[in-house]
Amino acid sequence: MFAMNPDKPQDTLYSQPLEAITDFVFDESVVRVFRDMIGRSVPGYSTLLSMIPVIMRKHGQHDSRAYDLGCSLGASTLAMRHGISHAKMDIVAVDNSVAMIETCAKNIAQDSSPVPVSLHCEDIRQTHISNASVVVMNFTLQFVAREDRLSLVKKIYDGLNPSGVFLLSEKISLAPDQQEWMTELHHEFKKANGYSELEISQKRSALENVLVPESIIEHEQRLREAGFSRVMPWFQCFNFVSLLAIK
Ligand code: GEK
Repeated sequence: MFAMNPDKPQDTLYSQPLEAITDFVFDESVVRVFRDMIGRSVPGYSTLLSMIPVIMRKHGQHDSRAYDLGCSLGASTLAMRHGISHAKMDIVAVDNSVAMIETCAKNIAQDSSPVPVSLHCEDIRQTHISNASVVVMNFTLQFVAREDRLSLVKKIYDGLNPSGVFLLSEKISLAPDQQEWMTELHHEFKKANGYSELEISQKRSALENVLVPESIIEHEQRLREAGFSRVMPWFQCFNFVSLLAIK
């Protein structure tokens, strides 16, 4: 199995009352606590990561590339790396936060796998995708402007080889009767992980204009419109879903 740097400073960014809540950004203060933050905030995150090597082994292709779009500290990149058993495969990992990419580079350097990883600090809307067998985008499309999502998914489709797969994980929006219920369960999950009501509500406000979730139907329709022939929600935990789409 892969291992990340064991340092995991605790996320206390929203623990004190803030006079004004500004929009969430992936800056150095977030990067420092990010491992702790994502594990305590995204239900099912570690299970989802643990399945990536399985998906990689099945769908990776010899002499092709895998992409991790919105790689943050490289958790999905490392999971992909340890699922690669195919000759001449490498990984391209992309994030537009300088602080994320710098720490990601250290995590990759400390990892034992020989699979080459190239890191790019750029907007994933600018990333060139070609000869791809697997593209992973874990919890990142939700931060991309809605009007740019279809062209980005189309670009991923175009860059995939025949039978290539796109793994897309997102926080989703739900029908009104399900939305409140799943949001409450998500908040219970965060409370069980030590977040206070204040932290939950301040973080929620900070993300309000930044993280724009869509329904599973919207995601499925977009994937099909981009050209994917088969789409399968393979994992869900409360209002967090992962889809697999095959070219
Ligand atoms: C994981 N996948 O641990 N271009 C490039 N990067 C972006 C863009 C963009 N347009 N928008 C946001 N990001 C990771 C977790 S986190 C999810 C992904 C979360 C980057 C942003 O800098 C951040 O690192 C990442 O996408 C989203 O499996 O924090 O909920």
